[in-house]
Amino acid sequence: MKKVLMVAAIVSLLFTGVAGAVEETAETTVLFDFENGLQGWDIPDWAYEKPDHVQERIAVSDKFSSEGTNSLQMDVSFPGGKWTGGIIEIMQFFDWSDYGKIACDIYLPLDGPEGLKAAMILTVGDKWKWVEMSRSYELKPGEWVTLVGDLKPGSIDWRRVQVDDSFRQDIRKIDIRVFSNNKPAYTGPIYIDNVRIEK
Ligand SMILES: [Ca+2]
Repeated sequence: MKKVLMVAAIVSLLFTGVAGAVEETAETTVLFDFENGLQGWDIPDWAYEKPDHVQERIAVSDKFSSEGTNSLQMDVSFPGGKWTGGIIEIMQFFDWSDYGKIACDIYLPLDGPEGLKAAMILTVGDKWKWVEMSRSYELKPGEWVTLVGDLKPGSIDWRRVQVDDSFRQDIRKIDIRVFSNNKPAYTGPIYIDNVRIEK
């Protein structure tokens, strides 16, 4: 009896393992990997005009990556002592009906400060509603940090919006913002990679 149970357990473990491996590739779609260019990402025009936005330029870099060999490098110059942000965006129509999450990875070099934060922002629907994440993620010097937002109906990951079925069907822009809330000063690069949706 014991033996039969053990075999059953091993078989079910094997089965789960194989199913898991298959799912992992089928369940994630990489939207932007920056392997062959910026793929339409840019600094929005308005951000150049706002004194509290301090991103300077973006480019493809092969210095750090969380996927493949390249990432998007955003150079920022946070003076510290006041709120400042650096922002990049892509304008494109997306229907993510089949997906439950959006994610991206952000890397702050080892000589960067503690305390910088990051969040994603979506522009949603025919009113072009600007929808920020309800939480921000703290960047860690020398580490990749993954930002994840739940897209499913009832999600509480987005500010001032009731996430229903239509939310993920009509996404018009993705923005990624890194910011210094009063304290940390930092002038240098920040790397972004592997913008993806997951089932
Ligand atoms: Ca990449």
